[in-house]
Amino acid sequence: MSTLTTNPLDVITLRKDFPVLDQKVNGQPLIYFDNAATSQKPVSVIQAISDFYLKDNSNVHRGIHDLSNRATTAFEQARLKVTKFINATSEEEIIFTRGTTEGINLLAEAWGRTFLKPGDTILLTQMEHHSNMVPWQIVSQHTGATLDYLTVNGDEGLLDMGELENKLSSGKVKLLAFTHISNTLGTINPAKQMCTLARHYGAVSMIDAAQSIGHCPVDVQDLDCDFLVFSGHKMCGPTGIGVLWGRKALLDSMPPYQSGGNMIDRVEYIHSTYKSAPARFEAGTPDIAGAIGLGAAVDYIEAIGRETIFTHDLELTAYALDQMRGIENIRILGPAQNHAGSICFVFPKAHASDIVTLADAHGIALRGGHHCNQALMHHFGLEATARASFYLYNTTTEVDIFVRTLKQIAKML
Ligand code: 7TS
Repeated sequence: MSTLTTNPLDVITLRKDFPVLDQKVNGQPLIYFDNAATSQKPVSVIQAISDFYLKDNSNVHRGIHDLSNRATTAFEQARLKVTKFINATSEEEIIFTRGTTEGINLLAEAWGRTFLKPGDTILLTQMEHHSNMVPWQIVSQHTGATLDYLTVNGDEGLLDMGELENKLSSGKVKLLAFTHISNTLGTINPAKQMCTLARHYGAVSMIDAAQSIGHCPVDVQDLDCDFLVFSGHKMCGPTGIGVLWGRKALLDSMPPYQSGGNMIDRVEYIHSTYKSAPARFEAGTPDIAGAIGLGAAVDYIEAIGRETIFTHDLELTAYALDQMRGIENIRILGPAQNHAGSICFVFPKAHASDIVTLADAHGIALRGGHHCNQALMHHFGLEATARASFYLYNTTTEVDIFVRTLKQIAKML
């Protein structure tokens, strides 16, 4: 088996933490390369969720009986774990959401509709996932603010910091919202530089960390951002839980997003007052087991270390790219260097879904389509691509099988 040179990750051992990987699909050992869509879950996460339901299940923040206290403690411990995981200054800045999409919708509704007005600009990039475009389109329709985009340059898909500074210096940009790592291009954006520039020109910044949170160090203080959103399910956690982090003063300046139980201070028949963050933005019974599962995912990733995972991802991707470039007629999107673990590719004569179906027959799980980046696909003159995306449990042996299979597929086209 080929080995990666500097990677200290013991992949063979840690794969045992993910029983789902140990199965055959279409008669072949499963190769799971659809991690940008969702990651697999280690036993410790599954166990934490099941332990909660087996032993402690109760609602949070409302009972004083023992089970309710246990549930509340476990739920709030998960919030603390997330606080440390992203180096937030206070657990009051951590709002549990359903995921990245809900975090951005919350921000668009509560912050965008309150603070944006005609003449303001919402600055995004051309590589945003639909969930960081459509909510801002709706906000722009409601507020009269204008949408603008930073250009994605060439097949390498890099942003130009000169263009960013140029747009920011107009003084009109009130929000810069961008993805840390592209789910399609594998571009790693210079997030800290972008947020610092935004701050310098008086714009609020929001980082979509869906693809970075479980893959590389994410430190909100170091990144200098104002808001950051992510999903639990892309970082070994369960679906249905995610986080919006925001600076406390900004959060407390925003009106509620949803309303009902738990978020109120005092309710009269005509008028109510609200709690401050995070409760203000967590109306109703939350996904308690999901938050506890997310806390277990944080523990799992912290025990390995995100620097280690990042090195593994980058090396495995470079290893894959090196071999894929030798395949006849293949077009690969994304940076030549520093390419994060998501590789989109096309063959001129084949539809992406055919590639994915043929790979599936070999037990390889890829994704085909526009990857919720339809406008970006059109920017590249494409409708769809196939995509292989890696995570900490993927191996060079799997990449070798994948490349061998792609070569066979290429011959059939
Ligand atoms: N932002 C980015 C950069 C993403 O990659 C995704 C999901 C989202 C936001 C939305 O996350 P959700 O958890 O709220 O759905 N990306 C993908 C993908 O690339 N394939 O399936 C989902």
